[in-house]
Amino acid sequence: MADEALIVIDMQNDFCPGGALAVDGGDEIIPAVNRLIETSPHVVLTQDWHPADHSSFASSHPGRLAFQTVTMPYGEQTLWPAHCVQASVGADFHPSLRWTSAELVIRKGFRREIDSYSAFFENDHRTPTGLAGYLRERGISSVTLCGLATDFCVAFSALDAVAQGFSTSVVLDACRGINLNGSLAAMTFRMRDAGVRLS
Ligand code: VGL
Ligand code: ZN
Repeated sequence: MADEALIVIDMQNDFCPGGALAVDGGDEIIPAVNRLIETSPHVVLTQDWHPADHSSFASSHPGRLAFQTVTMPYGEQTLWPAHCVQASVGADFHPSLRWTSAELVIRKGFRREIDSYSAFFENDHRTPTGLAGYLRERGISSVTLCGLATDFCVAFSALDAVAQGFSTSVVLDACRGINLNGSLAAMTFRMRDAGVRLS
């Protein structure tokens, strides 16, 4: 239906095998994602887009390692290996992703001081990306999400989508997770509990 949009989360080289923050099997979902793109009336992509000295990178915190947690002014933040650096090949969409029909690309994580997992809000859960307003203004009331990673950017996007009043589905077969300290089970529970349809 015309009031539905597909939101494809972070299908970028760095999240696929061989990339800087590779998600296991990240590239295996590309055929499923491409099928969803082909059958969706509106397609939005997100693109993780960090400056080289981004504060979510372990390299910006001397003495800290990737996958450790630090406290930032906006709350807890997992540290990551440097990834999706602006204009790098790692930040490009995977070459097999058929993104031509996408109507909007939302870039996120472009401010050095704050990370952004969700397509809707930065990690302070207050600073909007503009996506909710864009969707509403275009009469879209229902969103389907897929992409990487299930337990971070897909999950936080889905939780914000329901909180913003969108009817929200996640196609789990077209997602892959990082699963850090049980995050996949925890975020799957939170999504279901919040009213996200999981299929
Ligand atoms: C993501 C960690 C850091 C994601 C992005 O796309 O899930 N995860 N940046
Ligand atoms: Zn990132």
